[in-house]
Amino acid sequence: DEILIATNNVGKAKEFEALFAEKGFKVKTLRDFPEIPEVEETGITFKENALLKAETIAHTLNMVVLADDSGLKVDALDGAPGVFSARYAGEFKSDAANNAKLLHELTDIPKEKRTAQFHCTLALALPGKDSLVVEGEVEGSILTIPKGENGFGYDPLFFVESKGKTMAELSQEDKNTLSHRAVALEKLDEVWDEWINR
Ligand code: ITT
Repeated sequence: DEILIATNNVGKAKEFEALFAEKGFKVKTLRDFPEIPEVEETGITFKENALLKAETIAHTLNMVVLADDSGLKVDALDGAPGVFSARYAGEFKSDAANNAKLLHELTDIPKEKRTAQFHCTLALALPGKDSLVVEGEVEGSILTIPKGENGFGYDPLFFVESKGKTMAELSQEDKNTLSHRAVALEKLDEVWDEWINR
């Protein structure tokens, strides 16, 4: 079986490949369909953007498509960068630039007030079916110095209390047991069969 994950993000794609391999699925991503134009994320919620990506591409290709809209929500910043996580420091800026901007915004915020969540909304779409949406979150806090080389995005700054490590210090295997993406995917798993056979 094959599933198309509607993402251009290499970090996300790697995690999905591992997560779906356990289920016996082969993952395709937008890299396998270079002719598909980029879907502009015009929504103001994770759910809107995930549905937009999944439904637009499912309609174009007439196949089952899963989209992930995710991001970091920092309590001291009233939930920012949120849906703007990928573009926080500006369009086409690096993960390092986004991390630097985050540290700058949190300069005067003390340790106990640096709580945050990683959020993931997954949308599953197939033309002719009502789309399915699930969400997952994981709690953490934002360090003052990046630590670790694994993962992507804000992982080096996101400290997971239960592991005593940042997301970027965890192996991909460990991240995939507890991440926002893993939590959302577990929920998807529970309703998948019912949805596909509906
Ligand atoms: P696609 O839309 O092509 O999937 P994207 O990177 O633009 O790629 P999003 O709009 O969903 O995807 O933005 C997600 C951003 O949130 C991502 O670029 C990271 O900055 C951050 N993010 C999401 N999940 C993360 C994770 O597991 N670890 C670290 N940062 C993450």
